[in-house]
Amino acid sequence: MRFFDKLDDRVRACNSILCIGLDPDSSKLPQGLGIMEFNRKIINATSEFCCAYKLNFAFYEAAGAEGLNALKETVKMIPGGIPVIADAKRADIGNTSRAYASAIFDYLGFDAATVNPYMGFDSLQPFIERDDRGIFILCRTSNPGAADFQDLFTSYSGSRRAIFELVAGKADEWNSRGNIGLVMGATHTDELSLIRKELPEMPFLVPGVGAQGGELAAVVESGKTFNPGGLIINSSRQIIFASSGPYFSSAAAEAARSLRDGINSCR
Ligand code: NUP
Repeated sequence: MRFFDKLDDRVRACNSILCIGLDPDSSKLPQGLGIMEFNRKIINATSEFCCAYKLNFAFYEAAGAEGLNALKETVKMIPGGIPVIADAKRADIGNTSRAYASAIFDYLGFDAATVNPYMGFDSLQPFIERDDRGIFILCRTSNPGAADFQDLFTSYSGSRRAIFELVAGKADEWNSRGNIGLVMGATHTDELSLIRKELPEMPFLVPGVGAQGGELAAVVESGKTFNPGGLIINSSRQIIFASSGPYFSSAAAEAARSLRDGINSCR
C-alpha cells in the first residue's frame, strides 16, 4: 500500500491530523524508565488520538546502543495501521543514500522518512524510488536559522523566487510516484500558505506548534487541503513530556486529546 493512502486511511479512521513526535530526550525521561518502556507507555496512552508517529533519530542515537535498539523496537510496537515517520533528514551521494534508505525502510521498517534536498536529485533518488514508502523533503523549516538559506532569493528559471519555493517546485516535479510531501515549519505561516497556493495537493508535515510557538489556527488555515492526510501537524515535547510525574502517560493522553480537538475545531 502506498504511504499517502495509508495515511489518508488512518486520518479518516481516527479523525485526527495530529502526528505525535516520539523524541525521548534522556534528560527528561521519568526516573528509572528506559526509552523503550517510556515509548510503550506513551504509545498505549496516545495512539487513539494520532494519525502518525514521528521518531527523531537524534534522541535514539544519543542514547547509544540502548537507543538504537529502542528505535527498532518502537517501530514494531506501534499498531499496524498507524504510519511511522523517520525524522532523520537524510541524503548523500547516491550509493550512500541507498544505504540510508535501506536502513530506514528495510532494517528499521519505517513507512516514511524526512530528507534534506541540499545535495540534489540523485541524493534523494533512492528514497523517491521506493514507491511503497513516503518521503518528506525539508522545504521551509521552523527554526530561526531557516532564513539563512531557505529564504534567499534567486532568479533561477527567470523569476525571482526564494530557495524554499524552488525546493517545493522541484519536489512537485520529482513526484511522479505520488510519494513526496514537504516539511513546512508551523512558525512561518506566510510561507506555508504561499506553497499551499502553488501546490494545492502536496502533503505537508508541519512541526513547530506548541514548544516552538507555531499558532494552530493559522497553520490549519494556511496549510489545509482536501486530502485527509494532506496536512499533518506534529507535536513532540508538548505531548510526551506533558508531565514528568508518575502519571506522565495519562498527562500525555490528555495533551494529545486536547491538541487533536484543538486542531479539529480549526479544520
Ligand atoms: O522544521 C522542522 N522543525 C522541527 O521542529 C523540521 C523538523 N523535523 N522538526 C522536528 O520536529 C524537530 O527536530 C522535532 O523532532 C520535532 C518538533 O518537536 P517539538 O518542538 O514539538 O518538541
